[in-house]
Amino acid sequence: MIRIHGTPKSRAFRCIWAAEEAGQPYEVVPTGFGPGIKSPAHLRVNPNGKIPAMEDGALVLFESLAINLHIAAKAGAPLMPAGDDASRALQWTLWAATEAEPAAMQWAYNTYIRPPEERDPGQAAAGAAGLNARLDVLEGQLGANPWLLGEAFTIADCNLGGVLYGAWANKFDFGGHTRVKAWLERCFNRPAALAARALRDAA
Ligand SMILES: N[C@@H](CCC(=O)N[C@@H](CS)C(=O)NCC(=O)O)C(=O)O
Repeated sequence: MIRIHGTPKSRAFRCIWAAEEAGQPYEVVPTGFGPGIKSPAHLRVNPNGKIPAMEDGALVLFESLAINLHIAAKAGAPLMPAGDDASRALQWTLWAATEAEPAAMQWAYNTYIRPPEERDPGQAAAGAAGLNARLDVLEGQLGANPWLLGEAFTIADCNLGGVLYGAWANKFDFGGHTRVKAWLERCFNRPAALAARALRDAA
């Protein structure tokens, strides 16, 4: 059984969503943001002292999007497609981590994560500008397709959608990117995403 370490309010949310999409049995070890994250027991599964981490039998992984690739591979197609689409799913996963997430987090820290007195409006604006530049790329990729790689929902949607969830839930203005906005609505209203969102809201 897959064991996902991390409160659903953290990036563990993405992994819970992926496990739901994969139809894989899983349990959540609800490690929160407290001192437990640096405890020897948690460092055993994530030596970075961060959440999430995952155990699947003898396999122990950290990095939320790598965990999701593993979960999707267990399910196979369509969640983890074969052939060239597997490479495209990896491309969008790395793009999510290296292009979209830094800009989204710059905006997030300076709009809703840090206490109000520590937020920098200039940094928030820079994050929004950076994210909008990436959303221009995403808008073009989506085109007329419902999902990132075409007709089927894949782990690429789950990984990029997971990275953008905080912005979406905290009212980032996606208005200039109508296809992205509609795609995010589709993503987060899937039954698997709704199940993960319910766990997050209850945590
Ligand atoms: N790139 C990592 C980031 C993990 C991360 O920063 N997690 C946050 C929670 S969402 C955390 O553990 N923060 C606590 C800390 O940095 O001490 C991933 O995607 O898993």
